[in-house]
Amino acid sequence: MTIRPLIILPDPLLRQLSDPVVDLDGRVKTLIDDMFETMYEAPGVGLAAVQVGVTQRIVTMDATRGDDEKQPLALINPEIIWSSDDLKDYEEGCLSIPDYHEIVIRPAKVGVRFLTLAGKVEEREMEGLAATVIQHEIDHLNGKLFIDHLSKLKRDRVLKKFQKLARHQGGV
Ligand code: GNR
Ligand code: NI
Repeated sequence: MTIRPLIILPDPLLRQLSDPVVDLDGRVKTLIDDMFETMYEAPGVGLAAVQVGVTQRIVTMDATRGDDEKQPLALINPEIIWSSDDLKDYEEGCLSIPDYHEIVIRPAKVGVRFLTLAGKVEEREMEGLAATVIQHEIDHLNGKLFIDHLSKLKRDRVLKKFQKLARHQGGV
């Protein structure tokens, strides 16, 4: 297993639409293993493949907290099949937007359909942190970031800060 480097804002890769996975081969298995290692090491509660530079529809997550037993979940081609009318606000962060947190309002519960690495279709109802995280991750697969849910003023402020940071690190 390998920790892969994280793609950070304003990398344009984060704005790309990820492609559905067609073959559940060894490369997908290795990618998922590396994503778990990268996510746990960060540490993060979720990770989309695009965040390690692979534009495929793959998500890893583990919404357990603290000393609870780990519950790693890998989702291939995940889809939200329903969302609750009741909403929940949650302070979100993103490994691709380090050290920035803001409240985002999203449906409190969602139904998710996905493929397992074994190629089995699974459906799960998610609530609490897991519901927020899977919506955040599926946004990544569609080139969307949690800052897109904020006001233009807040979003532009964050973008500007990260553009400036990138320049100072020897970018353009
Ligand atoms: O580690 C993460 N924590 C988090 C907290 C609230 C809402 C969403 C998240 S996902 C984030 C990791 C990440 O950037 N995943 O894409
Ligand atoms: Ni994120």
